[in-house]
Amino acid sequence: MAVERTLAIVKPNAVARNLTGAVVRQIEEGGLRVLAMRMFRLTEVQARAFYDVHRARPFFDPLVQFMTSGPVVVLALEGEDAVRRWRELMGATDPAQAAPGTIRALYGENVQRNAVHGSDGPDTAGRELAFFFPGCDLP
Ligand code: 3AN
Repeated sequence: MAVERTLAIVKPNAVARNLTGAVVRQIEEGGLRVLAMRMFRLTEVQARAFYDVHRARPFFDPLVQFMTSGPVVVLALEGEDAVRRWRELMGATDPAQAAPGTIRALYGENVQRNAVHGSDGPDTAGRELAFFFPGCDLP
């Protein structure tokens, strides 16, 4: 199995609830390695650019508002099959549909405030990592 990198975000609702450590613990216990980690508040410009693929969706403006409502923690993760593995640890987009024990089942409040983000494929992961971590930041 190939070693991959992927992007994770602890969203504002989870950071506000002091769940960053719990999420990082799940990442590490799930066999993934944290390569880099930053806490900051997204600007509206950054949030709109990051979620550009969803710009025509009815949830886009509220999503941008939510993602800029407080600090996020953005992580670069590495491990075998990391993209799929991180999505498995996160659980389904809607916490109500997420498998028991997954991060979204444990800490998600609803489909928007679903605690964490993860890249949905290797190509997206490459783009999303480049968005938040200029190459020289990563070991
Ligand atoms: P995922 O984060 O599981 O890859 P996407 O890419 O379909 O899901 O959606 C991106 C983000 O948009 C979600 N994490 C969630 O915060 C928000 N979102 C997705 N679908 C909805 C929806 N139906 N209503 C409100 N927010 C949504």
